Amino acid sequence: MSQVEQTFVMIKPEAVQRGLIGEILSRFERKGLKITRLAMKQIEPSVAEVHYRHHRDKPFFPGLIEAITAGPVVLAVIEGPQAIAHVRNLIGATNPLQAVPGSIRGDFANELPYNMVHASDGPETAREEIARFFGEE
Ligand code: 3AN
Repeated sequence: MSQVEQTFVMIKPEAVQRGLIGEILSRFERKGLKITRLAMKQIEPSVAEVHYRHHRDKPFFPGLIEAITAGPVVLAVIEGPQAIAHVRNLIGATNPLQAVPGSIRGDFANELPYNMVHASDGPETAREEIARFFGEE
C-alpha cells in the first residue's frame, strides 16, 4: 500500500460560475480519493497574493489575482494513496493548450489564467496550503 496523503484543491471562480463544482469533485471521488474537508469562500486579495507569491514578478500577476478573487471558490482537502500526484494528473497541465483531453483542464479550460482548478504540487505545499485555507487542525 502506498502512503496516504492529503492534498489541497481550489475550484476557481470561473469553474464555480460555470456550474462545474460537482463535475470536478466527482472526478476525484471516481479515482478512489476522499473529500475530507469542503468549504465555499471568497478569497481576499491579500491571501491570493501570498498563495501566488511565486508569480509576483510576472506580468500576468495582477490578472491572476483578479481572476482568483472574482467570485466564490470551493476549497477542498482530498485524501488517499498518492493523492498529490493523482490529483495533479487528474487536473492536467497548467496551460489548457497542453492539458490533455480527459483531464479537468483539458476538458473545460480554454486559456490562462482561467484553468478551472488549483492543486498542491508537493507534500510541503499541500501542508502549507491546507493550513492557509483551513487553519491548523
Ligand atoms: P499550477 O496551477 O499548474 O500549479 P502555476 O503554479 O505555475 O501552475 O501557476 C499558478 C496559476 O497562475 C495557474 N493556475 C494559472 O491560473 C496562472 N498562470 C500560470 N502561468 C500563466 C501565464 N503564463 N499567463 C497567465 N496566467 C498564468
